[in-house]
Amino acid sequence: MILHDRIAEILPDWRNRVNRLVTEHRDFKVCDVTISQIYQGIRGVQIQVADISYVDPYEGIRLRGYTIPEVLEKLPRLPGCEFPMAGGLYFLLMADALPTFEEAMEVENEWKKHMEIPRHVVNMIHSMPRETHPMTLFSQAIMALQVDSIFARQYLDGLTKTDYWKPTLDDSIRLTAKLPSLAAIIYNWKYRNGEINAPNPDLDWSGNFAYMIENPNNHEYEELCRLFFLLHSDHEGANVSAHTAHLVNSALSDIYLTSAAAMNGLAGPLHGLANQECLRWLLKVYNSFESFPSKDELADFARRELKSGRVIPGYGHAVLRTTDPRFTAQFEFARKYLPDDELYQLVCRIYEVLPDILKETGKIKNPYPNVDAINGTLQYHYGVREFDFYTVLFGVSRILGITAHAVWARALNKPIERPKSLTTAMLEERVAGKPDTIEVAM
Ligand code: HAX
Repeated sequence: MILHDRIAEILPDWRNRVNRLVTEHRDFKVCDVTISQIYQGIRGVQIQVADISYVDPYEGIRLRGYTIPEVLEKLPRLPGCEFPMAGGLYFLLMADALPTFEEAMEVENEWKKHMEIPRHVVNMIHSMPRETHPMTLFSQAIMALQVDSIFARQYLDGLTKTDYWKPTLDDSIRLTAKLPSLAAIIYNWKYRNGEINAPNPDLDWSGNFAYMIENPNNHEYEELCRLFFLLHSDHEGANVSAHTAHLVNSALSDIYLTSAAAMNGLAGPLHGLANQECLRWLLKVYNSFESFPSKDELADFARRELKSGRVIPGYGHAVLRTTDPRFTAQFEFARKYLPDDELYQLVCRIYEVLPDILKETGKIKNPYPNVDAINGTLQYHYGVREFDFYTVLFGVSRILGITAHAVWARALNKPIERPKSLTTAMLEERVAGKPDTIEVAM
């Protein structure tokens, strides 16, 4: 497989770089952690190295060094398609190089071999109560696939440490191949006729999701899927889902255990679930006015929401300090494909009004929209109106990035993650001037 060769080729250089840092600069101080950082979610503490992507507060995400507009421009696409194939993106994340058309197709073709969902996984989904949240089903289904983990089997057989990354990559290819089918099975069972539609071999990974849920606007919705799955694929290494994945994977848990754990973090309302909350909020705004609201009406509405202590979903970010470029890319899509959609027009007007209102609070560090402020609007337009499903779509995409991090964590032999906790009394003693007596075994 092409990715094995590519990673094997560039790996020695990466290993040397890490070794040099660890041996020649071991006492270099990167960050003095304050009590406030400890108590506020370890905010801003630089605890991880993750080379797949990086979020700059003012520029947004770079995937392997490329901005979102660059990725959209440079990755290969199928003839007649506006947006790139996910296979090319996966190659970029894994192999740290822009793929040729043939290399992107090789990933797509490899995925096609592994798209089928085993019967026991379908039976498991079908045996669950219908009201189960689709993220729960998604996470359970990933766990149910774990029985086929190549890494888990080879590890028990005594696999050499330096080779851990190879079956991890094989597991990643097999799991990611199945994600559109898995999402479609969950969608069709929960909201449609329950049929399982076989993937279309003529379509790419992203387009196949649109095909398998039989979206009536197929071509445009396929394009939206290509854009959506690309934009949500990674957001550096320390957000809730990525960090969860890193931690779980550091125990040598395989790709399936790792990805399911990450999905459980993504399912939280302050993280991936925000996209379902966003659309709910947008419809609440829409339904609160008899006619399309003016800017003043929207401003008053937003102030009332904030005064009552509610969070406005889709705005704010722990790292970003500007409009999320992933929001902008979807905004451009909507401007082109659905300019007359009333919800899109409401998104535009909210974008004109809300940042100033959020700034008035004096405490919200980023008053601008994040990726979730529009993605539900696009899904809604194309008839995917089941809000609680939106986070599954996010998850399908995010596992591309998560598994790339996991493969590289094994390739670079990253150790089990084990920071240290201390007690409140210890902190109190230290701020009172008593010396630090904690012994840390290294
Ligand atoms: N509406 C109301 N209040 C907000 C807010 C918003 N959109 N964004 C931040 N705040 C509040 C915080 O709750 C916090 O209030 P307290 O001091 O009273 O606790 C204060 O402003 C400072 O917060 P911050 O430092 O600016 O932001 P945080 O890093 O603490 O939180 C969040 C970042 C994304 C969680 C936050 O902005 C938020 O809750 N936004 C709405 C939910 C959302 O859109 N989440 C999706 C984020 C993108 C993502 O991860 N997708 O997966």
